[in-house]
Amino acid sequence: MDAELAPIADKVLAGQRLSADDGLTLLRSRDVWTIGELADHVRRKWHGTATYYNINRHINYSNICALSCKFCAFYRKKGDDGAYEYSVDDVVKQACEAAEGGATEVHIVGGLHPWLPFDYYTDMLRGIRAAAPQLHIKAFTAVEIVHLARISKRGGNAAGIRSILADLKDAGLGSLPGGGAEVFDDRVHDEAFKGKIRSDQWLDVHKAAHELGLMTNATILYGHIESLEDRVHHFELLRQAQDEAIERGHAGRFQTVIPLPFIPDDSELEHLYGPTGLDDLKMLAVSRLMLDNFAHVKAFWIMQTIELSQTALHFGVDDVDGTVVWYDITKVGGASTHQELGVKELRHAIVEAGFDPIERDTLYRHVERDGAQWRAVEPAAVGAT
Ligand code: V47
Repeated sequence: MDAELAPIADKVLAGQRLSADDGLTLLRSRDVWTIGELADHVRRKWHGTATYYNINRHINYSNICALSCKFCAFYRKKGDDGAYEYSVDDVVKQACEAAEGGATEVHIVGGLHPWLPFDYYTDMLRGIRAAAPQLHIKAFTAVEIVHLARISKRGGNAAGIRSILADLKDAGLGSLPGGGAEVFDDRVHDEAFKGKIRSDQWLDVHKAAHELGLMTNATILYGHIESLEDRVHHFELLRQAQDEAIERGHAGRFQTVIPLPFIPDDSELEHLYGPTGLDDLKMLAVSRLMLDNFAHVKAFWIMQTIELSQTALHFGVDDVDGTVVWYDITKVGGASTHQELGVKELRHAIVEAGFDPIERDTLYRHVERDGAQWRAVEPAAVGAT
């Protein structure tokens, strides 16, 4: 065992909060086994052997984006080869197909489209809610929310953000995904995603959502030009924002952290290696250890691959996202936009790793289903008639 990890292990076993220095020591250590064991200890305290997945569909409504982030291979400019935007009807149709196939959630995000009006987004939500009322709509990153505040001339300030979120919630928005956070650091921001909102605005959007009673997620995009100190700082800001939501008694809060490994292919940063599998495992484990007030750590199998996500269940992960079906933002190993895993494969991977697969809805209520029909039950009521 790496001797430097001994005092950290003592803290973890005693249930004490880790410091930024502890986070850095963990990320610098090559003792991935001890780090994994500690994260597994915490994960089992939260969830035992339960491992969550959901039946969902990711919908990327447009890849046209006003920004040009260097890590992103998804965005196009209007008129570029491959640029697309779905109509509201297209999106509603895809959501209906998902619901008919038994999905409990649609995850909808897109580029910062320069011309689509605010009504496009509210019509999309209202259309889905009318056509598939049971489907949970998790949509729009904090970056899109600020964009919508600007295009609807409400400004990117707190009042504008709050009023946009209230309107979207009224139209059917169920929760916010964790995207767009990247790395909370100004140097990295200016070098890799200049023009995007900074950390304070990303956090302000999530805080406003929590106040309005919306659950949200958080991501960190690692393995590009950020330092290990930047990663730890990101964890600290997330942990602090979650403390605030809890202390203030907001009905909304962060549910899940999703560490996203940078996939270099076809991006402006293609010359970089991106993180290795060992870095992936360490990041997932350190997320579990640092974010002691987040209930869930998700491995997004689309990016981490299902093989590594399965291994990650022993490194603090308790969630593997879902069936996904179509995904356009990243394509590992030359995958096409159609990226789907069946429930059987997801469950098999979880069982093989020694854990218990549990289908969840977006709010982590257990799902009982009969084919495409389903109902959500609070965990305590599972199996009860
Ligand atoms: O915001 C973009 C990232 C995010 C690349 O909330 C890249 O449940 C790696 O946020 N390599 C979108 N990552 C994905 C996302 C997400 C995924 C699954 C579940 C949830 C959730 C959220 O993907 C973007 C950006 O941070 N991204 N390009 C890339 N080349």
